[in-house]
Amino acid sequence: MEKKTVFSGVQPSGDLTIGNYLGAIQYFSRLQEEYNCYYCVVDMHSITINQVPAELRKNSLSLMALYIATGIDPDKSVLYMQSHVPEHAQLAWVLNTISYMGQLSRMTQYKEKISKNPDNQNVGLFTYPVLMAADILLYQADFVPVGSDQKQHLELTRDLAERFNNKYSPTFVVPEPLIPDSGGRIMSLKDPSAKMSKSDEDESASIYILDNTDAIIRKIKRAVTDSIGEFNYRDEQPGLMNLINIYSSFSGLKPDEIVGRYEGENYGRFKEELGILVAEGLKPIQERYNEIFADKEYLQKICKQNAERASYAAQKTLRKVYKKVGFYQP
Ligand code: ATP
Ligand code: LTN
Repeated sequence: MEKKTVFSGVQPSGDLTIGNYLGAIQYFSRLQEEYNCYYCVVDMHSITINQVPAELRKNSLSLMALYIATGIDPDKSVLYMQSHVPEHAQLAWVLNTISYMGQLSRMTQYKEKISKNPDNQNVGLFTYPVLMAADILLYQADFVPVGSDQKQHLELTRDLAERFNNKYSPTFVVPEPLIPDSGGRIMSLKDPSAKMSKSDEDESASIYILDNTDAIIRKIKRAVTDSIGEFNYRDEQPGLMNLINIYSSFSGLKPDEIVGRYEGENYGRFKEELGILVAEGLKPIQERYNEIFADKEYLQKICKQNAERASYAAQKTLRKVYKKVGFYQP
């Protein structure tokens, strides 16, 4: 039987958080044995927010190194940068013509980003999900591992695939999201009602994958909890619930097993042990990352080779699409 295809992408828009890791990236390497996997540094998406060019360049290469450090093998999975494969933008254009203004204006991420960036309400923010749909559909992906914040974008992608298939003829695989039960939505350490986000200005609200042990322990110690002071796993204590979810993801224990461990105590020992658990969990990734990021020649080679592999698959789909919509091809 032919292997099914997996696609996912992460924006090089800053230092990656444990939200990115627990919600998405940790699964990428686990999927590569069973599936044909494409993992992309979606640099074209990231310029919908103002970026400093030199930093974007560095963050893009750093994300490549981090992908590899978390266990993605560039010989098995296709690991590349979006801007190196022009078919993404070409398919996005075609999909724009079957996307509706009403549906795009209802996207939660669009509304959030527009309100956070009043001085830069660019059209790219509006059509962002169409480019994301192009990323996925170009490779005929069956599955897309993402955090739960991307569920709505995946629904849009499915709609566009079906709309195109109905309007012309069956062309695209209709993809399904793979969203983890625990870790699908890690919240800010300072505001448990907001998603932990790498573009948060308050650095103490996020734990970054490359944070050192001291920073991790300090941030967890100061994380917002509540004044109830009882150890429970319930919606009324969202700060504690978030920390228990993080504990669960790093330890493999279920939330009620964790409650069993710390029941009857205040949060001190729990927070201390959680800090150590997270720091220990990230250490091997950090060590591998440092080695890989130092080897620029190796990274350059991976970028080039893998962009060619991605282009090969992308061109196949784009040719079909161009033919179906009626573009003359000699
Ligand atoms: P930004 O904060 O710059 O908007 P982001 O970190 O929210 O970025 P991406 O880099 O594009 O977004 O996300 C990469 C992957 O990480 C996506 O699959 C996303 O769903 C997942 N992800 C991001 N934040 C979280 C979170 N707090 N909890 C779980 N998963 C997350
Ligand atoms: N929109 C995603 C990043 C992203 C992506 C993709 C994820 C761009 N293209 C394709 C999965 C598949 C985000 O903001 N987290």
